[in-house]
Amino acid sequence: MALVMHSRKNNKNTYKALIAAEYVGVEVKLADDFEMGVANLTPEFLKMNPIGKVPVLETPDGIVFESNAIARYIARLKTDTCLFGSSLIEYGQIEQWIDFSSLEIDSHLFTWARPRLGFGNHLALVEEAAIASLKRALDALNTYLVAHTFLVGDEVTLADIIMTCNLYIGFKYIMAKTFTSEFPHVERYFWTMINQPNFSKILGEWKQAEAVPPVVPPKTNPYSKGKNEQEKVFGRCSIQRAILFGSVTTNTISFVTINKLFRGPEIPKFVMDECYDMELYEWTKVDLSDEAQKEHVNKMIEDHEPFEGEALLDAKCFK
Ligand SMILES: N[C@@H](CCC(=O)N[C@@H](CS)C(=O)NCC(=O)O)C(=O)O
Repeated sequence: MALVMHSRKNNKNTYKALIAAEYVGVEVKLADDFEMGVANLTPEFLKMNPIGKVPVLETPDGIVFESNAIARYIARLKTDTCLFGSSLIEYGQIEQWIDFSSLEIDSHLFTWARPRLGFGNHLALVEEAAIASLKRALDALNTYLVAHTFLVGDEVTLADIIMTCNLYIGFKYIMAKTFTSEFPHVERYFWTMINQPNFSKILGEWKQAEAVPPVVPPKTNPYSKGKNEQEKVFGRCSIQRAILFGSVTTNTISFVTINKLFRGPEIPKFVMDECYDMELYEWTKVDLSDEAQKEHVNKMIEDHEPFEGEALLDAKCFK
């Protein structure tokens, strides 16, 4: 049985394994008609990887998930390649750079890029911290690469494959030339790797980002269709939730009603600035001398069933 990868092809985590397979000379077949958000939610898929994420590799001997583990597995399929170096110390250093690229580069890049690609809320302070940590890592990598062509030894190893796939997302989507030119040795290293035939065969034609993309409102996560609507709504509103009273109710025909009540005379400016969707709601100042409004507010805070004459399926009240 051939090795079968369950994933979309254009996924940097899948590329790690596909590039390693080119070096090792093994065939990895992509699962037919894999549709993200559908195939990865089936019971069969969840049996292979209970978290429902891709990539997953099906081998004749069993399943491997987690992209670094899959790439390691493929790299070990042939012992006569240098993907793991040629000594114990080289092996240790390859593992060191794999961890560095995952934990010091990929995680910060991902935090920076997510809200700008429509996959998460944008929080200015979080972004600032992610960029600072990313720059610190790139600076260290840049210093190392002053005197090195490859991360370990004199040939491409698995560390270069994983580092390059992680940097690729940054170069492609968010790190424009104005950003990367601060790290000239990283740039030289990255383009050297990208132009290796085994890399370019898998990555194909693409261009470096021209600018940092603007923040876009998060799309609902296309991969978590089953997720409760309330969770999605409140996932988007964590800042608001921290300083307001509110309730979310789901009635019998599955409409979601959101009631939010801010303390104080007005909505704080930083909430308006940080929460992109604040202006999509209608905000009305409560007039406490109006008995009807007072009762409405009391109802929001005190109970959730029934509300405004509707029977509820579910309700949450945050105070
Ligand atoms: N640590 C995992 C991360 C995998 C991952 O985040 N995969 C994304 C696509 S790149 C996914 O399957 N997302 C679906 C989801 O979050 O439900 C790995 O390296 O394999």
